[in-house]
Amino acid sequence: MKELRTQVVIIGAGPAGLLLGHLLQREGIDNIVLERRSREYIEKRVRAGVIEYGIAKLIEDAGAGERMKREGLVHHGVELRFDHTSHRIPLSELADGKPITVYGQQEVVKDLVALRLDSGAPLLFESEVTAVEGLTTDGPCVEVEGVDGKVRISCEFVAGCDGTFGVANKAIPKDVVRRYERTYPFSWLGILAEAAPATEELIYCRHENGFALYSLRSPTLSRLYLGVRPEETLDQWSDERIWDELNTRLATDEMPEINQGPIIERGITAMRSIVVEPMRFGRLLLAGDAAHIVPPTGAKGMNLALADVRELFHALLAQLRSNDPRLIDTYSSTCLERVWRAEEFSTYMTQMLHPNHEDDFENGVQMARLRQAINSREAATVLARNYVDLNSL
Ligand code: FAS
Ligand code: PHB
Repeated sequence: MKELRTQVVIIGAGPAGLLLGHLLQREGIDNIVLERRSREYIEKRVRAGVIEYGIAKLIEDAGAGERMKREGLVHHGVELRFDHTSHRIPLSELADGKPITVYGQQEVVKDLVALRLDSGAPLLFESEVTAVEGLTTDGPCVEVEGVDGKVRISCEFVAGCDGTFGVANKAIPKDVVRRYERTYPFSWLGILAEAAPATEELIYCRHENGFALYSLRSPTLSRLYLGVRPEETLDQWSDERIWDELNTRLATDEMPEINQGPIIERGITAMRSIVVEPMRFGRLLLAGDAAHIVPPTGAKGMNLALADVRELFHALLAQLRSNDPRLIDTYSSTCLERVWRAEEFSTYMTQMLHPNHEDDFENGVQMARLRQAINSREAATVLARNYVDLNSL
């Protein structure tokens, strides 16, 4: 078997793994990014769309934000829509003037892949990590099934950026790892459509039929979601049924119909919350979805992942450059405090915007929460600060 050596092995080329690899490489810390999928696959995967103020700054400071600044949409508010009426939350006004940036996750991935390949640093596609060993020694290693066969890579640290179904979080012994999980009684059907958005800002909508979200990617690309039953599949949702249901849920007197167009991407995503503790075991450190999942109602998924990377980068730099283990020793507790805050906000947004078809008491409580968010400046301020910049709070 071929043998390689580096300082940090990074499992996964999602936003977390790619940003970490780039930040370490810029500081001269050798690392190898391993991705089981192809470049084309990861650059086509449509996922998150909202970038928090502090995370947009992190991407820019990393030198990966040029196209995001040029093409990203800067927004200063969102709408909460219920009872067929819209209520604007003036995000920037309530959050020290800070905006959000609407820019697709796959665009962030493309920008980071391009930077990585330009740097010449190793980013190995179609290379699946099949084993992680020696985590409690000072010489951990990973086994990789790549296009050229098996490779064994020894290193000083392993960064598990391989998502919730990867190998990294499974490498933490069962008597050490704690997994907290909640699955919601609905999923999100998401579409990307070649249709000019009929709204300038995102609309989060609670309708008696279910949740709807009107987002966008550009002046000609709309991104829309419907809350559906968890057992539903794409073949039960024709284009006509999707547009009819979106119109039903989002319609107001001012906007009786939304703009339609060819649907170029569609998918159904289960709604779940997961937290894996601890986020560090020996020489393994987890970042991003490998350690946590949030329901996307709060637009926190990618933002949380990149906030972990900001912490992990500084911890690895201190250890590998100055032999100072303090940030690595506190990495898990520092991240988990922010992770649970993001879980709380995502739960608040999810419960408030998805009607509960089995519990009218819950619906009463959630409607009260919604009305407080639009009538109380204090409640709206908490929502705005969490939505715009939770990872900097
Ligand atoms: P990622 O999952 O992005 O990346 C992990 C990478 O590791 C993947 O490329 C995978 O192929 C690779 N990998 C896994 N196992 C490996 C192995 N053994 N060896 C090598 N590579 C391996 N968040 C939002 O905020 N808004 C949304 O609308 C939203 N929609 C989503 C829709 C879907 C279908 C999913 C799954 C997630 C969505 N998210 C959303 C959350 C999403 O944006 C994540 O938070 C974000 O991708 C996290 O980034 P990473 O931690 O880098 O993990
Ligand atoms: C998106 O544009 O894909 C998006 C926006 C806000 C969310 C989730 C997804 O809460």
